[in-house]
Amino acid sequence: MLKPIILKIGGSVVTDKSKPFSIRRKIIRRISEEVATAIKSGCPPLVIVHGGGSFGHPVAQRYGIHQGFREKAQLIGFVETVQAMRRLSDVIIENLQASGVSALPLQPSAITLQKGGRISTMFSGIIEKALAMGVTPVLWGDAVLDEEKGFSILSGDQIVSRLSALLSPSKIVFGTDVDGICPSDPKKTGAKPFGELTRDELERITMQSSGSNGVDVTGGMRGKLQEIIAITSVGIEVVVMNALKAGNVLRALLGGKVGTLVKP
Ligand code: IP8
Repeated sequence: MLKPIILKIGGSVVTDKSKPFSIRRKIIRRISEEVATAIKSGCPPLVIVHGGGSFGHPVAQRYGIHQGFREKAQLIGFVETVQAMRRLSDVIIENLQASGVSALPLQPSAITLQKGGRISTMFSGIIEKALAMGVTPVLWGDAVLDEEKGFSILSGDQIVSRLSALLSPSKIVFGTDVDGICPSDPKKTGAKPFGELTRDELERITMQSSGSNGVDVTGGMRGKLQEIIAITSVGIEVVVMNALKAGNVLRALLGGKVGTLVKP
């Protein structure tokens, strides 16, 4: 079997993060069609992971799910966070299926346990079997049970890191709401993205970005950079691009030049 590609679609792409429970339906429809076209054009098997955006985050925040279990009143918030993410992923999966993609929902909280906010167990055999069958597993950031904290948040980016180690994908594509990895926050400065970076260069940028007067790296992308460094350390290339722009997802999946390419 061809090595898979992991496509992460950010929560800021599929939802409007400034308004709770606001889905970007047109964007989701367009991305689904691009994914379907890429598959028809012979792109490798895909695993899709999406973020929480204005679904998971506000509910988790309201009940302090990210802080772990403190009181019984949080339990309803834990299950409501899981349910909010199911509602978002239902829309994404229905659009993918309507475009002809055999998208299989794999609810992360049903196949994963965490310990201290990091994955301790994931029943991943099902992902490998799905890929071998030619279906496209879809996972998402979720609230999950945690051996130490009772429950915790599992981010889509952590799922991507875990799956990179497990599936040895040929490439990871991060679809975000900015044009790539930039020398400063493009939303504030209009900075243009780097075309290509080595892992060492990315490490330098990330280190500088943590200093108070240092270079700032694209809005909302700092945590992601650490995961990208980890992924490229095991020899996998990563593309970071703007999934809000028509054609970019298709181009990235078919190996065209788009956004920033981080080479291992
Ligand atoms: O948006 C977070 O996933 P992310 C999921 O990938 C929840 O960080 C439930 C907040």
